[in-house]
Amino acid sequence: MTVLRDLPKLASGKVREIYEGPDGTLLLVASNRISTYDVIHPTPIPDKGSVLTALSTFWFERTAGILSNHLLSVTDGVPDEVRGRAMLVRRLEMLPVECVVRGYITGSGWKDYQATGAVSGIELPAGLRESDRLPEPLFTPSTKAEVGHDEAIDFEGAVELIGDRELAERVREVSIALYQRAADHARERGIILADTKFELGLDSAGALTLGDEICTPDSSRFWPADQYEPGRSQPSFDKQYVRDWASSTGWDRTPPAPPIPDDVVARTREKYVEAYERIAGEPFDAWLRRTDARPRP
Ligand code: Q0Z
Repeated sequence: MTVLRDLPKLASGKVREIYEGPDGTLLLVASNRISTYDVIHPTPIPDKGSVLTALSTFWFERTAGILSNHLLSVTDGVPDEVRGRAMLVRRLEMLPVECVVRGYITGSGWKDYQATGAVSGIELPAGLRESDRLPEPLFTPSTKAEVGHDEAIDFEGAVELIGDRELAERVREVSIALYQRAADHARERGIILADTKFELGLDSAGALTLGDEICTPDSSRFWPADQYEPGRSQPSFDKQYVRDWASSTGWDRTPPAPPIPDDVVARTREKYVEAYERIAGEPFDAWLRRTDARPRP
């Protein structure tokens, strides 16, 4: 558990924290914690926080032409003890919707399709199988629940929450464009980005801006392309070893989650690093050196 003694902590999620940075900025810190079935394990995955920060940084740089983003720096103003797994960002006024984009039909989208033939109010062709690629990526927003799970809404629900139809239309358009860009890139490198969730906000000048993390395994489903087979649920690129091991223990998925054995930790760390190296096309070490991250015990 990170304690950045000098900085006021503003919020903590299950696997990350936000601190107040200099001059009204925010410091987003990704931890090495991992969850399966929504429960955090007591065992950290070394370098997971750095891989997620490295991936977000890669995507922010690659998508800046679609939409500006909140990233300021991964070095200047980032305390030594979190270098590599933290970013200094501009503070935004976040929109009250989660901008989910789905390129494949899985998870709650698959449930909704089976029950109604539609997802987020969008009618889909009959006969889709679990994990099928969709005819085109869908914007399927959800509410931001303070506690518990976000609730799926249709586009009209997003218009109401955002309070401005033209802004909501732009949010939908850029969300789909961001997903398309990232999914095309990942697919060329053997990873299917099945779906993802963006958080958008308005900067101090009122400009629509991409915030939070982008297309990480924590905000998206990453599937190994070479194992893709519609008609069933897909293995997770990053968490499959933990899930398989957790299931094999007979753990009933209620808290507390069991500690993860060393070999499962090591193999899972390797998958996170592999995801970064495939997508960014550089050794993960290059990221650690670029951010001047220091090895820690
Ligand atoms: C992000 C979150 C958590 C990490 C608020 N640029 C921004 N401006 C204003 N607010 C946010 C951001 Cl990124 C913001 N979150 C989600 C929660 C750790 C990120 F505990 N919440």
